[in-house]
Amino acid sequence: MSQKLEAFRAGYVAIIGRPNVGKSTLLNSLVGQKVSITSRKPQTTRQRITGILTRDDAQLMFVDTPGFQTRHVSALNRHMNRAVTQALTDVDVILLVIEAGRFSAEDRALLALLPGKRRVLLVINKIDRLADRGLLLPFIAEVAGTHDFAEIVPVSATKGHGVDELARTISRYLPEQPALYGADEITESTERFLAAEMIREKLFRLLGDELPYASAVLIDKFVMEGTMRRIHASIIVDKDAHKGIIIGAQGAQLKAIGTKARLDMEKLFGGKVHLELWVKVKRGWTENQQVLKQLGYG
Ligand SMILES: Nc1nc2c(ncn2[C@@H]2O[C@H](COP(=O)(O)OP(=O)(O)OP(=O)(O)O)[C@@H](O)[C@H]2O)c(=O)[nH]1
Ligand SMILES: [Mg+2]
Repeated sequence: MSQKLEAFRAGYVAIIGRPNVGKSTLLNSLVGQKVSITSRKPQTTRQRITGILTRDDAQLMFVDTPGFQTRHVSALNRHMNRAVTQALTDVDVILLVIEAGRFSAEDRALLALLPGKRRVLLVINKIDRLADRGLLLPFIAEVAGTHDFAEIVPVSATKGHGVDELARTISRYLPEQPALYGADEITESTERFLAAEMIREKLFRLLGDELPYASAVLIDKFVMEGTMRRIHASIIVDKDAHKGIIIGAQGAQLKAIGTKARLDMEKLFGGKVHLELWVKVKRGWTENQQVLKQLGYG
């Protein structure tokens, strides 16, 4: 028996890409829990989110980032872009996520911004959406010609295809060192932050197009009562009219948001949650540094 013992590897992996390519869905699929919120609308993620995957031979600390934007310029958007560039500074490996069949000018622009020294693994996501699987190989050949990618890995984050293979591939690029987190830890985010995010996700999923971008969530109270978490949160909006839409007829919309968010929290925290929600108007909050700071976007 002369089996070579592989050393344990651990390191940080940034997940970047333009809005809506499936970065957060991929993170959740890698970690096996919803630590980062997702929606079909772009710009769902607003700040750096971590997810930890511990395997037999490696520990991968993922850093999910907001979709990098080239068009909008509010203070909130600037904060989001900063979160992307900061995430790139301390990582061992970068995952650039793109959509199968589409390598756009925005993808290329983002690629050009990446620090030259870091290894970049290209992840081609949403392969389940390709009408013809035969299109994948020519697409891989096309993108391979544009940059010296360390690896090119096709996946479907929603179906889980290729995700385990991706984790194994990334592990090979991490430095040899012991695990930095316990095997049961899945994120660096606090429960307080995760609670606010679960509520924000419902705003993205249940409301029309404009509203989620003009809203944010503030946790006013988070206390343990025995094994139950009692959480009070405010949804911050920009206009009086938005308040009415979020509350809905007889409070039905707000109730739906609260119920769905609570169920997610109970699953993630593994205990009962009592959630109370309010809606508050703060005009111009996306440009207000004080409010942005209070929300953790400062
Ligand atoms: N068909 C398909 N849809 C996917 C896949 N991965 C993600 N999606 C969908 O793509 C949409 C965007 O997913 P997110 O994970 O929120 O994307 P993101 O890149 O984190 O977006 P931002 O945070 O807004 O930049 C959601 O509707 C996902 O369900 C996939 O593998 N296949
Ligand atoms: Mg995201």
